[in-house]
Amino acid sequence: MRRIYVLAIILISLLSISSASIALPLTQQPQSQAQDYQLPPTSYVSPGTKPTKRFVLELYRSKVVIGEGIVLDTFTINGTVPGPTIVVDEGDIVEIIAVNKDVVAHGLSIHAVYRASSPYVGYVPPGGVKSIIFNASYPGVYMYHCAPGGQGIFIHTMSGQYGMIVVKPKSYRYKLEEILGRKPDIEIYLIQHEIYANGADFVNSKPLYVLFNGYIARYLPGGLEGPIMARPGDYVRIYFLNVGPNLVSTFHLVGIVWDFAYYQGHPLNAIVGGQTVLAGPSDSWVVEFRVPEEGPYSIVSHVFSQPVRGAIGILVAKKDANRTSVVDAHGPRLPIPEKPIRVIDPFGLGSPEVDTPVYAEGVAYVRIIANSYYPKRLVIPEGTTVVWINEDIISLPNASGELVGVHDIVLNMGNETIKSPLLKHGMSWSYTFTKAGVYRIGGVQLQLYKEFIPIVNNNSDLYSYLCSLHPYMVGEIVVVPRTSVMMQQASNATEGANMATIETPSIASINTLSSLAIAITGALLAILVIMIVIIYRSRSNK
Ligand SMILES: [Cu+2]
Repeated sequence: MRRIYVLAIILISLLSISSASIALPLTQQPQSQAQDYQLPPTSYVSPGTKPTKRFVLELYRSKVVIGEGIVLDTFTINGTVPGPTIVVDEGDIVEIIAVNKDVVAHGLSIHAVYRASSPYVGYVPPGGVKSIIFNASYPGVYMYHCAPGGQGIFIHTMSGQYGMIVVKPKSYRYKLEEILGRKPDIEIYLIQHEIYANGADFVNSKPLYVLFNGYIARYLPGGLEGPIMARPGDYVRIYFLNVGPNLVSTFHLVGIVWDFAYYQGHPLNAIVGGQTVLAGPSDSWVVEFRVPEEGPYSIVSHVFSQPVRGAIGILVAKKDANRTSVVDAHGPRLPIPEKPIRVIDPFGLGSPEVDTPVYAEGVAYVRIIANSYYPKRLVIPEGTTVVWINEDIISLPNASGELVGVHDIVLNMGNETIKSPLLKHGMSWSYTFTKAGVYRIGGVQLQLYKEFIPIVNNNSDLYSYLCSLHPYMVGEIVVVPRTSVMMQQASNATEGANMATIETPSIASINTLSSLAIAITGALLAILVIMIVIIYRSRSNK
């Protein structure tokens, strides 16, 4: 009885200690903030609500310039990568109209929208127009991107259909604005994003470029626009969005400690001080600081593989600088050079040094991954079997086109067209190229292939193919006559004999090695037999 009494006292005292330790932080919390906080409405508006602001986003394929002489041929929004920057105020009733000016389906996912948006703009058929009206109820920095549904959401976003939407706060102010009692002198809208050459690189997170606002080193001296100009004492606010779609960024300005950083751009999510902000794909921040003195302030992702791929800029402060008061995040709109240095097409055929021809004999494999063939350019000797394997996962029933990763191969054989069945995930289809001289290669294409695979000659054939569900997916196969391959091998054998002994063991050295091995094995066997005989004799002697 006495034990129960003691136990009860211990239990009660323990409970009171734990409740006190829980209660303490609660009472110490700034109660006013929690009590003052007004939970905003969602973005839902009743049917028939009239918008106060309206934006049109046109979805179509286009060429954009992402560096000097570097052209990206891809899906865009309003013809740029990134698409337009949309800026609204908290509480605005916004209408976004999606206009599909393409031959394939597109759509929109707008992260500032706190309502079921996909029934409105999630799938816009070719030539279609759809719209969504929403209350921009939550301040912040958001991503929007193409979203036709299913597989197309990832593929179109990877290809460049994205942009930034900023909802500027009204209910609360950013802290530095409150402290300084004025609006920023400079507002920078900055998107970090990746450019991929093909679907395989996309799923393996191997971007060709990592950019700020659509252009390689856009804000470096001598770059497209040059440094962002400021004056000492300026109040700078950056709306930073890492679109990704794969890599994590650590955004940093050399020579700056943030006065405040606001996660997702909401003024209540304030962090004091700091050198970087960590942003995964679609993460965003508002960062604010004062320009301390004259001088350069580099703008980078501190994941240093990213600035070397293009995500770098600079802010330069000078006393009487002509201020860059606003930097817009949309990609530049530049004339397409007549002779580009390089063309990147994530799904079709880019420049040969981007989509390099690959030589294979016997059986050659082409993987279909993230709506592109890999390798896109293949060179084979006559008689080679090419196997296409669909590595795409999403094979939804009763879905087609942009919704699925189901593909086929429509092979243009000169006079005839050969079509594979539809391939779901993991399925393959093969074709053996035996007919020589059907569709001769020539001109620019012959030069292109010869440069990488010298065996290609004007007796070779060029075949192109595409996917009937996603006609922007394009690949090529060059078939070299068997006689040319044999002649090349014969000349290799005479001219390159010395090379062969360096790089791979020659037949002679293999023979020497194998006879040495036989001799050693034989000697070991002989020793073993002698030992067995000795043991046997010594035992029988006993
Ligand atoms: Cu799209």
